[in-house]
Amino acid sequence: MQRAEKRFQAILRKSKLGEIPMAEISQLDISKLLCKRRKARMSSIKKIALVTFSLVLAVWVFGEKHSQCVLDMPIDASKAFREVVDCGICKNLGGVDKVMNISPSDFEERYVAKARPVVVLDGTRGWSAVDNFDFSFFKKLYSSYPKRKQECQFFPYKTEFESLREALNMSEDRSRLEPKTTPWYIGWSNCNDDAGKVLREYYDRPYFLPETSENMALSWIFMGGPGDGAHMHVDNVHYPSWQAQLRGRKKWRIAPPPECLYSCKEFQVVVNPGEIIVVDTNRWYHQTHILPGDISVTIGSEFD
Ligand SMILES: *[C@@H]1O[C@H](CO)[C@@H](O)[C@H](O)[C@H]1NC(C)=O
Ligand SMILES: O=C(O)CCC(=O)C(=O)O
Repeated sequence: MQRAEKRFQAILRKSKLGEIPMAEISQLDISKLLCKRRKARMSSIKKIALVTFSLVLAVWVFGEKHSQCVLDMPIDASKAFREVVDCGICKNLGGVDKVMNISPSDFEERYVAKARPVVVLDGTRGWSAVDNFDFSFFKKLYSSYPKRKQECQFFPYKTEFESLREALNMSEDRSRLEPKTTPWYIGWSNCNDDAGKVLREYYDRPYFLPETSENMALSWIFMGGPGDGAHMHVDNVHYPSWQAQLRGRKKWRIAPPPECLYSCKEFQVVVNPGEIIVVDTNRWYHQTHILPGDISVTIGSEFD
């Protein structure tokens, strides 16, 4: 994803400078990368660039016959017109609350309805995932399926890996963060239903989610050692998300959208093993950093 973004930016820069004629852009395989983009993650600068580019592309695409992906892109990119946030969601917020034993109705009223980030300290109570999900668990799980069933949407972040399969094939030493091995941090969405069923034996739907919430399929797993996680970005998904910290400690920087920069503060919050953070990542910009110590393993999903 980052690679796609980088290449996209490079091309955009060049086309702006007039170095690449628009017609040539159609020849590039960037569209292949872009059509994989389901969970769009963009910084505001990239977003402006993407909007500019897609407007040009939209004009250029009309009347021509192209692959599904290229045709899809302007529609997908139109979501980049992120709705302006009502700064009321962050105006008087002094920090991220940490709560325990919260009822679904309180959770809904105090946090979901107001789009306020929150950490639920006992969020994963009773889950065996806390003791079981680690590198070797995922390696074993995914290697039990044929190759085509392993290809999921994959975020390499700063690593050289091009797929989950490749990442799970790293050396044992590196997977254990042994000294002198290259640090790594990756994320992927589980798109394998069989693996999803296995994973679900180790966790439950977070107990505090609104009873009406239906969307409980596990969609994201992030794993890796201390150091930077995701860069500052805002998501372009449908709903708010929960993320359960199963192992390791992750520091989140949560920032208001640019239009609220003068009326709102940004926050930092550390999520410890067993806790669940809930953030509307469509409105709050967020960046993650794994604190020194254990490998961080998280699972999460959107919820409605
Ligand atoms: C897995 O790693 C080994 C040893 O580094 C390498 O030879 C092999 O090609 C890798 N397989 C995949 C699928 O990346
Ligand atoms: O957990 C992380 O490191 C990144 C999470 C994230 O960026 C997201 O869920 O949008």
